[in-house]
Parts: sequence; structure tokens; C-alpha cells
Amino acid sequence: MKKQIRSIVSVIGLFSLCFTACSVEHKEVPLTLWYNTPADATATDTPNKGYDDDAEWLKALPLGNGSLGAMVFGDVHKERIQLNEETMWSGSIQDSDNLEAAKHIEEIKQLLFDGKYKEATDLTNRTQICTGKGSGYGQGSNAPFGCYQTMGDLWIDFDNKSPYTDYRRELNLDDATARVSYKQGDVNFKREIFISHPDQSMVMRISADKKQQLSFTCRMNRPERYSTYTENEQLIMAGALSDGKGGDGLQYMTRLKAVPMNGSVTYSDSTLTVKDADEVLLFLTASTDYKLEYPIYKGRDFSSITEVSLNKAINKSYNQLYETHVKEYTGYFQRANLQLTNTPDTIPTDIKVMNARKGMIDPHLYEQMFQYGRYLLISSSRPGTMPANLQGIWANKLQTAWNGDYHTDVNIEMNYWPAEVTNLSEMHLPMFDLIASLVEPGSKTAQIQYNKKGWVVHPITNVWGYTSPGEAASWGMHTGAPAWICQHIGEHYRFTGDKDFLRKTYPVLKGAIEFYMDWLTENPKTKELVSGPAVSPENTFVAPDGSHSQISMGPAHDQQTIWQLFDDFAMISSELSIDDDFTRQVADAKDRLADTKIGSDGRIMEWADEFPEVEPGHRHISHLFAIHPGSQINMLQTPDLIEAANKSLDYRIQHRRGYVGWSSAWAISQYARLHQAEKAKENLDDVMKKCINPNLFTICPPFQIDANFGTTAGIAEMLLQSHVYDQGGYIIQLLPSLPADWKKGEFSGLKARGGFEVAVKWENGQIVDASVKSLQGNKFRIWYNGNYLQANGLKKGEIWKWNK
Ligand code: FUC
Repeated sequence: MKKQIRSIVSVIGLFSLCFTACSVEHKEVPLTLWYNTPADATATDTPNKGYDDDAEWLKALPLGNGSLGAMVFGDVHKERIQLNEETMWSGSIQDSDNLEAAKHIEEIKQLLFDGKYKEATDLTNRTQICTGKGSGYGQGSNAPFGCYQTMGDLWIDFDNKSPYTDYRRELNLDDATARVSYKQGDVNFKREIFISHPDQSMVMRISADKKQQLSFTCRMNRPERYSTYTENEQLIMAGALSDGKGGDGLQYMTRLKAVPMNGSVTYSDSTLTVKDADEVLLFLTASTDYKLEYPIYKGRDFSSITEVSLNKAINKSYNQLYETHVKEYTGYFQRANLQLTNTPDTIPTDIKVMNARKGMIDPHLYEQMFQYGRYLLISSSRPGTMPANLQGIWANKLQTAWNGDYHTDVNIEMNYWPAEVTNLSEMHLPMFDLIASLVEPGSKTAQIQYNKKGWVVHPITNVWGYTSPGEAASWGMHTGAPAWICQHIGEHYRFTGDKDFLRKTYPVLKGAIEFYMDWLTENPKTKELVSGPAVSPENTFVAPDGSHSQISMGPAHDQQTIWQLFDDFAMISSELSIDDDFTRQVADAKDRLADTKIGSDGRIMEWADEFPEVEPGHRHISHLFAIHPGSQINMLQTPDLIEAANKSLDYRIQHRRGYVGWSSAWAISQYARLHQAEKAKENLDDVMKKCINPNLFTICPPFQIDANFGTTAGIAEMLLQSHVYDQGGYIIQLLPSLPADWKKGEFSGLKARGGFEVAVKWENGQIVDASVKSLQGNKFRIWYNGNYLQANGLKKGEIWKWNK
């Protein structure tokens, strides 16, 4: 294919232009998690026990199609497939806005401006926090807040209990299929299992290389609130979850059917039994009656949805179903490639994880963690589903950690950091549906709590439109939340250029801004606009009055997230040609926002005054939002703040005690943005050494999926950045943070803001080949090793290539 280069204004001399094909090729990379031993299905980790009992579950392999999820244990004699459906939420809608709040907020602000932190914190705790049980202190499964819960288990008890050899189980990320194989006597057995998005079913093929070898009994159960019965030759598990108020909430249904080749299948009200079959296909469908629609949140015809999908699937062959699944899945997954090593992948994944704990990190692990994050995002978040929660869609308990909810003070955002840059924009969409669903309840909260316009949400939300503050001021007054989640609107647009999306989302964005326009207060001393009373997520300072407090006026986090929101609003309004009084008022307010400040110790100040932190190594790094995921402070435009940013991050990391997966993952991206390649790599290695399980799920602890996504995003950020907009286009930074020991490698299919697809190949730490495909015809510049390369006039669809 002939490739055209349009024009080059200045060339830094490192590269010569390439008019012939020099694209980075997709190479075979080992994208399989594999093991020589099963996860023990009969171990103690029955649902709803403590987190310490999760050891075997954290060896099982996750599958998902955005809504239906499964954890495959691969146990030979008794297979356990732990099931999930993304809307299996207990709880119900609740009124938790505090009617006292608005009356006291001005007094609290005054106390804070007067330096009376103790009084302000006490009054905040008395008047501003939610009423009722809030999130149930993170134990909401029987409270109205509710909890994301397991759908239960499918057990497949095989008659053949003889010993086995030649065992292998794997999760192949290339076709999103789990496989188990083993030998009993002289018979080779195989299980293949995937969850199809197009066919909305879990499909499992169980086979043997000799006839009539398959005899087993299936059961389904759950720790509570279920019954099973048989209808139309299907084994059904159904029930209603707790509404958290003493009654029934959502209803759910799971259907299972077997289609054997030869042999027989019989059903009872609790079992499905197969005898002497040559091969068996098992089909499972599941749904609840949940609907993301305030204020009812119900109405999906779960019985017919599960029946229709099941009947469609059983009329197709395994190969048809598999091919349709693979075609749809690879349409997303194969878009991006990363290769850091050419060596064969010879070490089972659980051994790699054990080696990493001892400090020996297999280079395949970097590639696999990068791609695993992409796999998990495709598997837990598809257009039209709920967004990925704290555990994606995989949870094995009735009381999932932190209710398995949506935390807005870093966690849900981190889930979506890899979405755009790793070429999975569509997977980002569920987050916008959730944000849009908060407008109505959040407007009520803004009105009742604060008597303000627009809509608001605080650090947590759920499927029931929870928008009130949390149960304590210390973490519950995260008022930067709407700004932070709305940053994703601007990001989605920057990568996709999708104006229809912008038009549709503009009112949502505007509502968040209306809130802040009403919420911001003039600091009587400085005359700057500040947010408050507000927390710097979950961090505590020593106030001048000696008290430990979290509440203040104008913490850097709120100031930075609101700056980003206002800046994005200007960009978005201009893209939509909206120029009115409101856009002008927002622009004025942006200029009046209190800025990020540097303290006497040279660090970025987390709070408006120089308070000592109670926990200097605190896991949240919220005052550096402006470096990442924000862009207000960056290497190319704000050099004066970079030293302070480095000092602040170094200080935090040096004082860190223990390991929190997402915090290390965040530090990868922040250091990458500061072009601190080795420090980014150190934090990446910390994730590998301390924060991964045998199935590569990351820990907070306990298991929390954000660090999986944050790690994928962090690796991408080390290789490619595009957050700086300058001179009418985005600056595409190639290998901005490449660590010394990643000497050779290549990536392709990563996306840059402004609409570009980028591929790079490097050797001895230097680029030897690169290509940038323009998807929207926008202006851009390339930055590499401190130099700029400018490209003008590249049209939509054209590829700019160069090599050394
Ligand atoms: C935030 C973090 C915690 C945890 C929770 C789900 O509150 O501070 O570490 O990740 O979210």
C-alpha cells in the first residue's frame, strides 16, 4: 500500500522520513495466563467468608461479557464456576440528604476561614453528612445502600473421581476463552468456556477423546435467597435480593441447560445430570429486573431475556457461537499490541507471581498485565452495561468489600484510565450512562443539602442513585467528585472527536458546572474562589488548633479538578460553538480559582494552608491530580511547578507504609507524566511484587480491580502521552518515560488525543520506527527526547511514518 507524507515543517534530525511501509507489525505475544494446577473448588472459601479465605478464588480465572461474569476454578473432580451478573445489587433507593446541612454550611465556612478547624469539623459531622445508614459503613448488604453480590455458583460434580495427570488450565486473552485439560486413565478430557456478548450466554464445551466418558451432575446455589427448580428442561436458580429495608428488592434468574452428544440428560428440581455422553454443551444465561432509571430502577423482563438468549444459543453449534464471540471480542482486543520481550513464555503464571514476590519479575508479566487490564475492561464494561465497579463484575460474596460500589475519589476514574489510550473507547460509555443517571438524584442532593443549583455526588455511589455525602466528614465530603468524574467527558471527546456524544452529554456537564458556580466561595482574604467545606480525599492534617481534621476551604484537589472541569467546559463549548453568558461566567470564574501553591518545604500544598499531614505517606495523591489524570501541571508548559510536583510525589512514596495496589498504580502514571522513567518503573514493579494474585487480580487489599486498570494505564503513559494542548494541536510524546531496562520493544494501536493511532518500535532505548495515523485530520506535533517534530496538513486517514 502506498503511503503519503503530507508535509513537515521542522525535523529534529534524529529521524529520516519513511515513504515506504515501516509499520510496527503485530507479533505473537504470549497472552495466556496458564497453570499446572487447579484452583481448589472445595476449599474453605465459600461465599461470604472473610477476605482471607479468598486464596483459591484468586487463582480462578475471570470471564465476562460486560454483564455476565464467571470465575472458573478448573477443578478436575468437581468444577466450580462462581457466577456474577453486574446488577446483582441488594438495597434500594434511599433518602439520605441531610435537611440540616444548608442551614449550617455558611457557619462552617466561616469557622474554617477563621481557623477554627475543630469546631468546623464537629459541626460538619453533625450537620453535613448523610442521614440514615449511608453506605452502612461499607457493610451495606442489608442496608438500603445495598451491596454488589455474588450470583452464586455452578458446581459440576464429575462421576469419575480417579486420579489425573497432564493437567493444564489457561485463560487465553486472545480469544477470551478459559480451557482446562487433563488425563484420567487413557482418556484426555477438555473443558472450554467463554461468555459471549453477541449471544448473551455462557457457553461451555466438555469433551473427551473417547466415547461415553462424560457423566456428571450440575447444581446451582448461593449463600442465601435462592431456590432452584426445573422448567422446560432447564435448571433454574431464582430469587429476590434484600432491599435493605426488611423486604425484597431486585429479582434475578439464572438458567442452565445441557445439550449432550449421545448419552442422556435428566433434570430434577435441584440437579441437571448427564450420563455417558461423548461431548456436552452447557449454556447459562442470567439477568435481574434492574434498570438504570431513577427513581424506580426496575422493569427489565429478566425471565424472558434469559429464556430468549438461552433458546437462541442452544440452536447454534459450538463453533458458530465461538466464532461469533471471538469475532466480536477481538474486534476490540486486537486493536493494541505491546511487546517487550521475544523470549518464549515458559513459566506458569502463578509461579511468575511467586517469583515476582521475590523480586524476579518475568518481562512477560509486564505485557500480560498491560493486556490483562484491557481484557478485564472489555469483559466488565461494554456499551449498554453498568460500569466496572470496585471488583469489575467479579465478586464472590454477599458482602463485597466496600459494597463493590462506585467510589468517585479515585477508583471508578482509575477503572477507565486505560479506556481511551489503549483503544477501547466504547468500553468507556457505561461510565457516562452512570454519570447521566446521577443528574436527577444529584440535583435533589444539591438542592436539599446545600440549596445549590446543578447536581452533585460525593465519594460513593451505587446503582440506586446515591449522591449524598458519606457517613463521616473525614471522607464523606468529597466535593471534587462531580468534577473528577466529568473529566472523562472531555477525555472521551479528545480521543474520539465524537460531537454527537458531546451534544448529548453537554447538559450533564453543564449541570456539574452549575453546581460549582453556585458552590464556590470567595476567600475573604485572597478574594480567590475556593471550594469547601471539602476534603482532600481521605487525608488528615494537623490543624493550627492541634486537632486532626480533614475539612478545609480550597484543598488543592478540589481546586485542580474544578479548574480542569472549567477548562474542559471551555474546550467543549467552543467545539459545539456555544458562546453565551454562562460560558463567559465560567471562564471568569476559572481565572479567579485559587491556584496550586508551593509550600515552604518546596512541595505542592495539599491544603490552602501549610498543614502537616498526619500520615505523610497517605495512599491518596489527590493534590497531584493536576499532573495526572489532569493536565494543568505538565512538563512542557509549567516547568516552574515540576520540581515541587516531584518533591511532593517522592515524599509521599518515601513515606509509604505497606502497599495499596491502586496507589502504586497511580504513581506509575504520575511519575511517567513527570518523565521519571525509573521511578515509574519502580512503582510498576511494586505492583508486580506486592499487589498481584495468582490470577493477576490486583489487591487494595483485598482484591480491587482499579490497580489492574491503573497498571495498564500507567504502562501506556510510560510509552505515549498526549495530554498537552499547545499551538492549536495536541503534542504526542513518544516514549516519554522509557525505563533503561526496556531496551527493545514495540507497541501499536495506542491512541493519542486529537484522534491519532500511534505505533513505535525501539532498540537500545531509541526509536527505530514510528507511525502516526490521523483519524480526524487534526493538527499535532511530535515530542521525542526533548525535541519537537511538527507535522502539518496530515489529513484524516493519512499515516505519517518515519524511521531512524
Ligand atoms: C477509597 C480508598 C480505599 C479503597 C476504597 C474502595 O476510599 O481510600 O483505599 O480503595 O476507596
